Amino acid sequence: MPRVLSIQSHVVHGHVGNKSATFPLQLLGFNVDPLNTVQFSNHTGYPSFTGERIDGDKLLALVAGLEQNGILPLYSHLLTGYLGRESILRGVIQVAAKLKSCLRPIVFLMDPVLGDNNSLYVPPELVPIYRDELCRLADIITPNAFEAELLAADSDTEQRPLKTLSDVVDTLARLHRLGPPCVVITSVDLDPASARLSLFASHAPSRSMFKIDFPRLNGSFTGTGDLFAAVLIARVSSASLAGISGGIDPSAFKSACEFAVATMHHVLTETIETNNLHSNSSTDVKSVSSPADTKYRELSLVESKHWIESPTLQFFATDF
Ligand code: PLP
Ligand code: PXL
Repeated sequence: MPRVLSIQSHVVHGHVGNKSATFPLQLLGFNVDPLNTVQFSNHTGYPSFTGERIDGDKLLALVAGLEQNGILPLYSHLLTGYLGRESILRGVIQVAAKLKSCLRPIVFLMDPVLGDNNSLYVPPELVPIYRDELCRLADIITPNAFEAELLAADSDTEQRPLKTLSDVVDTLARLHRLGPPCVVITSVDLDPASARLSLFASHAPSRSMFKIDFPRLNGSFTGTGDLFAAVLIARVSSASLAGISGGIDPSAFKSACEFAVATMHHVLTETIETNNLHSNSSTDVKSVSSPADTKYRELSLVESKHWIESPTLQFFATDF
């Protein structure tokens, strides 16, 4: 039975971080041990939020408890999302190294949560730590386009633009040089006039690169990257029947990306439908802000249970 240590945010209300990852991972057959880097009332895109963050010492104290009780060797997977502060990154580096030294082979999916749409939501000092230290330990990374531009840059103050297919090829190669054998850039917009976005992925051991086009949906969503990473790690494992000791199999990786894109499309479509149905409800959180504002729309995860378990594959990988 796979068991994942998932180090991400917790929110009381809504679906980001561990609240976006735990339920899908469980549905897909994983035991999940969530370690919460923050506990906030709601995600930070709302007009306000309350709550607390832990620091690296608290994270390491929790991991020490797991170690004392012989729990660390039970993990087959490590998943990390929003970490937010330097001491937590330093703690995660120690935890990843510790898990990698256990006898059981472990898959580490590191989602480098730095920002989106050209704006950082973590302190800029974290970028070189992700680039030079965390990427080196990861088996799979899942940056969005902005995060890929930052991590592939030559210096900390630069971005390496992703505007053409040759930029994508160059960026994927640069990201591999940081360490991870599997890289997925989750959504790239090479043609703003197109109704489609593309996922680009690369598997270094087999020197294969592929893309998956999927429809651009109206509106903004929060927690999508967290959900994508959770579904990807679960699907990579269930497609790798031979186990993970020989590394991640290229066809399992490709198939997992197709499953993850299909699931995302279903969940976002369900989210739009559920919100349209309930848009007049007086108890809806939108009533405390602007009723037309979709910024506070949460992913309809529970309503999407069936789609997470059994998505219909509609968007397929093509090599390039
Ligand atoms: N929407 C769909 C349909 C996807 O497949 C993905 C990831 O592949 C995303 C959204 C995630 O986009 P982002 O990482 O920019 O949140
Ligand atoms: O989905 C990324 C994320 C993670 N954690 C917290 C957030 C967000 C996005 O807003 O607020 C606390």
